Amino acid sequence: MKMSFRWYGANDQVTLEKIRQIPGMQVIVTAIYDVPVGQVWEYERILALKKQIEDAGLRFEVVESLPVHEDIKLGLPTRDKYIENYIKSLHNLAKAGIKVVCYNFMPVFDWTRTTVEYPLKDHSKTLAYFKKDLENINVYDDDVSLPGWDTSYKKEDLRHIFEQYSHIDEESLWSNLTYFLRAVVPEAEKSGIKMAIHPDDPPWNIFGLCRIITCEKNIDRFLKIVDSESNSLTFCTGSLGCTPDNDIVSMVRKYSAQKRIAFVHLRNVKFDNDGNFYETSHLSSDGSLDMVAILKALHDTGFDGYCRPDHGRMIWGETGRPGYGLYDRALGACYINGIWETLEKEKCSSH
Ligand SMILES: [Mn+2]
Repeated sequence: MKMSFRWYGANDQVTLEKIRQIPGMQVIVTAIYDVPVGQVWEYERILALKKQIEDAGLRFEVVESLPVHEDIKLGLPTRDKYIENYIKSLHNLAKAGIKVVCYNFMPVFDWTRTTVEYPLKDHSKTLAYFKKDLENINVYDDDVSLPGWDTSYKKEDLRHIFEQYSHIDEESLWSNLTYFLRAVVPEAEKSGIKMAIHPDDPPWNIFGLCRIITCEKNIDRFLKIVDSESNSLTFCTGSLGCTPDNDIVSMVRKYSAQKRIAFVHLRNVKFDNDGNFYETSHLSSDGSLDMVAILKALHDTGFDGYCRPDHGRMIWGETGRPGYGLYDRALGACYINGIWETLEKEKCSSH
């Protein structure tokens, strides 16, 4: 398993120099953030980013994310042009040595929370989702902005895009995803890249917009669309695990054994039975997920892909991008390293 860390580029206050000092850190996960969605990532830009990362003593092998244009998710006639651009970007990334490309297929909104400053008992702050708070939001009438939302949508644009999605039910979203995968995965495969879809976060419909990468049944269906290791998962324990409906440990074991997990996001969450959750430290006893059992499932199945600590709380007075401070994610990485080392040594001593 290769340990990685998400970095938001030259403007990230969590610098490459700081990241490199986290024990066991090898790989940077990042993206080119200033290219508009749907346009090609030029080879020279990718190479410059790679050089910057390598100069800091780290490797650039995972992209998160290469975003999918809304027209592809909507199945509009313009999608072919955007798919063509997507493939060009994949070829350029492969040429620069990228191994895994994370993306998602969530309509309009990325991850959705109702607060990024939920106070825990220890006075740290974390991301949380409370169903009641979400139900009180009217996306049409209110001037709302929630964390994770693409703020580039103006109110009128948002109204328009909701109008477009009013024709998209689950089956049409599946069909648009299928169209995309059948075009893109063979190209990824040829160039040695694993496409790794990130599950929907949270894994249920938001504001009437369908979400389909949500549960074992749907992930089984997804993997069958193109049966190739280049059509893989970013298994995000926190996204799929924010509801008791998903058995995370058994899903990890199954998909890792099938060699369909290219990238793992490790994060813990505390959920209740009413659709609410908040993110916790990585420690098993702080949340609803058993980190040792998850890592053991990966270890038993010979997982050799990439993992990263996912969101962290804000601790020790740190401020910055919600979920992406240095301290709690670094603690998460160390905790994961400790569990993994134990599993490795247990394996050696049992032989
Ligand atoms: Mn994730």
